[in-house]
Amino acid sequence: MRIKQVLFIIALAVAGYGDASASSNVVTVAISNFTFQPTDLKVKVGTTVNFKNEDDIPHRVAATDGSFYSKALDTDDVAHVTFNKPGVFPYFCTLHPHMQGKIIVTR
Ligand SMILES: [Cu+2]
Repeated sequence: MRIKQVLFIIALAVAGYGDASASSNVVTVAISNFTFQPTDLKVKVGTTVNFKNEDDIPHRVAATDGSFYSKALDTDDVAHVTFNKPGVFPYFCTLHPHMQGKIIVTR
């Protein structure tokens, strides 16, 4: 039996240097039909991005530079990643490497 709605936290290598005053916005990237939606997402420092798998098969999100990664996400699973540092963070699905996106983090 699959356990739905399993939430988990990812330890972040990109953490650090965050402003104490940074907002705590939360934005969702839907993983749907083998794409990340939106593919390119701009957020402010301190934003948490929830990657939610809306497909019927598993996906696994990983930063190209290895700074964050998730376990295999089953349907409706969510991976939470907080971006505390400005920069561009490309990522992909390790199970389907053609699936790619990027998070652009600005102050
Ligand atoms: Cu995938």
